[in-house]
Amino acid sequence: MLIGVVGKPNTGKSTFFSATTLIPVPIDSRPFTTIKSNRGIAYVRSQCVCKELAVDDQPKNSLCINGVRLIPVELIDCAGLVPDAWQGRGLGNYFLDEVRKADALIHVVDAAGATDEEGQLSEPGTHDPVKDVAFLEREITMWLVQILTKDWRRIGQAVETTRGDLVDALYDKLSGLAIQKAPILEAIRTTGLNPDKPTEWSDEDLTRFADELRQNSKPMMIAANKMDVSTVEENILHLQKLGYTVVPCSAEAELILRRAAQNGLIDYLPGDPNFQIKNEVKLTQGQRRALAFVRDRIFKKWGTTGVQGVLNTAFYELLKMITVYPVENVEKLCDHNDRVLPDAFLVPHGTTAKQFAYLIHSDLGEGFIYAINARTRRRLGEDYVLKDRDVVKIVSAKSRR
Ligand SMILES: Nc1nc2c(ncn2[C@@H]2O[C@H](COP(=O)(O)OP(=O)(O)O)[C@@H](O)[C@H]2O)c(=O)[nH]1
Ligand SMILES: [Mg+2]
Repeated sequence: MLIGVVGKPNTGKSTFFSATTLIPVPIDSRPFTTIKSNRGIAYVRSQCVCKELAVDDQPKNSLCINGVRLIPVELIDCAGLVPDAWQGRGLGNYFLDEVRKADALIHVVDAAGATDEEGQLSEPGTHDPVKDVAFLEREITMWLVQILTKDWRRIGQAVETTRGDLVDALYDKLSGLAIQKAPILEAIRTTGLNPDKPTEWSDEDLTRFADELRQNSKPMMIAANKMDVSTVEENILHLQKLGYTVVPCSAEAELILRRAAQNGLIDYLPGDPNFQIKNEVKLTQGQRRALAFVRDRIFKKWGTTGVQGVLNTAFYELLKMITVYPVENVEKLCDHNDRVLPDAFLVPHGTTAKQFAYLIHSDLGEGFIYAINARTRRRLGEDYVLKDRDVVKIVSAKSRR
């Protein structure tokens, strides 16, 4: 699953991206580094099962710090969106090329209202961020309309003459856009358009369809950024009325904290409601001021910086993922190298035991016999639907080694 960080220029996307892809603890080089210039590994935070199961774990694919599991996920820092990007304006093509690959979108909005439509800096409170949401929706919808329009007649005629399936035809056409069949079907259903007569759809029908398709295939949430600025509260209330999940945050505060933690100046775990200064004397004037700012303007008022909340909301609510821990030995809760609770997998809600086996390795899936719930030692059949924080062993006729 890949999440795109989107929005107009200067809303704080790159700050958000830098903060979330920076590991706040000194760590040996594992597969946790930036992949490409604008792609990076961030972490969702969940309560690890190690404390509950009273074991010392040795994570491999993730981190566990004081009982908090940090599970790597992939983010793209998209180019800033400018009006009429869908017509190729500004970096429009780059922007849309990144949206194309994303499974969901975090829309970073300048909730302080301190940037105009095009992202030029202005006085806080002078711009209504609600407009930015409508603008981003329209750009993506128009881009989809443009793609669909290109050979709509040809597709429509082919479906009508061969009595083909419009969903299949569109799925093929949109194959590079990370769009599955379900959202296409859903968009046809909600618009009530006739899938057997696509050539009869009007331009307006096609736009309606594209708009539904966007909502179903690129689910979006709002990160109401710059919450450290005083003009933010009213705007957050307005944003909340749009029907999206809105999480207020301060990317800048999070970046300050993660840098300080990485440099060993403070103890801070992303998502924590506080931080501890390790050695007061080592701090420069500037660092002291920045940390005091975060304490007063963020923690006292909002509880956390909100940034980890944005990521967790994106994966656990928007994409409805759950965390599952595979083990090979249910007594010791370890893998074949005796590593205890080595992996935490993020999988879509609804994943069955057998599907999970396939996600680990195709051999495990093909040879699937049953799974075992490590907590209860009960056998689980192939159709068992996994629950959040399940710890399971897969018993398979085919070994993965
Ligand atoms: N007050 C405040 N400013 C922020 C915050 N996040 C980013 N900024 C500032 O907003 C400006 C644009 O940030 P940047 O991350 O480059 O935005 P991008 O163009 O969306 O990638 C910079 O001056 C940042 O320091 C925040 O949480 N609070
Ligand atoms: Mg940027």
